[in-house]
Amino acid sequence: MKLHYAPRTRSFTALWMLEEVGAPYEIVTVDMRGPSHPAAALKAVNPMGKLPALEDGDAKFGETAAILLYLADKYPAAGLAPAPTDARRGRFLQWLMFPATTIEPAAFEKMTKGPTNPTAAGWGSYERMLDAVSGALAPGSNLFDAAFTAADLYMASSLKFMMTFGMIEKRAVFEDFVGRAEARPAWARATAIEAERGAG
Ligand SMILES: N[C@@H](CCC(=O)N[C@@H](CS)C(=O)NCC(=O)O)C(=O)O
Repeated sequence: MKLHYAPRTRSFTALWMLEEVGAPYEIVTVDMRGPSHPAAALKAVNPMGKLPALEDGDAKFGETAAILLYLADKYPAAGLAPAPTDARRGRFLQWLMFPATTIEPAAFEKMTKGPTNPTAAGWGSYERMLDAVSGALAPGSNLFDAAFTAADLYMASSLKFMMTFGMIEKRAVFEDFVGRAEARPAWARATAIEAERGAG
C-alpha cells in the first residue's frame, strides 16, 4: 500500500491506522505548498487532490473515513471494526463518519461566519455537535463499546488536532479520551514517523 501523506495534516489519522493494522506500506510525501500541487498523479488517486489518499493495487481513493473503514475491514484481525452483521456496526459507522460530516463543518462554521440554520445544516450547530460528542464520551470509556475501534481512533485524532489549533474548546472528557488513545503503541509509532517526516 502507498499512503499519500503530508506531515501535520489529516494524513496522521491514516498513518496511525496503518500502524494499528500492521500491514506493510510506504509513504509518498506530498509538498502541499509546491507549485505543482495538486499533481495529476495525486488526483488520479483522490480526485480532490487532498490528503490522505491511499493506493492498494487497483484501489485508489481519498477521504480519511473511507481509508479507515477500508483498512479495518481488510485487516479484521486488528479488531478495529465490528463485523457488518454485528448490531454495533451501525453505531460504529455513525461515529466513524462523524468527524468529517459533523465535527469539522460545525467547527469551521463557528470559526468563520457563525451559525446558519441548525435544522437545515447537516452538522446542526457547534453546540449541538459538542454535546453529542461529550455525551458519547463518558469518562474512561470508548465511544460506544468496550473495544477501541477505528471510530475511536478518528475521533481522538480529530479532537486532538482541533483542540491543538483552537478549533474546538478543550473539555476534560475530550482530553481524557485523547490521552487514553495516545497510550496505544501504534499512536507512538505513527508519532515517531511523523516527527521524522515533519522535521525541517
Ligand atoms: N475530507 C477530507 C479532507 C482532506 C483535507 O482537506 N486534507 C488537507 C490536509 S489536512 C489537504 O489535503 N489540503 C491540501 C489541499 O487542499 O490541496 C478528509 O477527511 O480526508
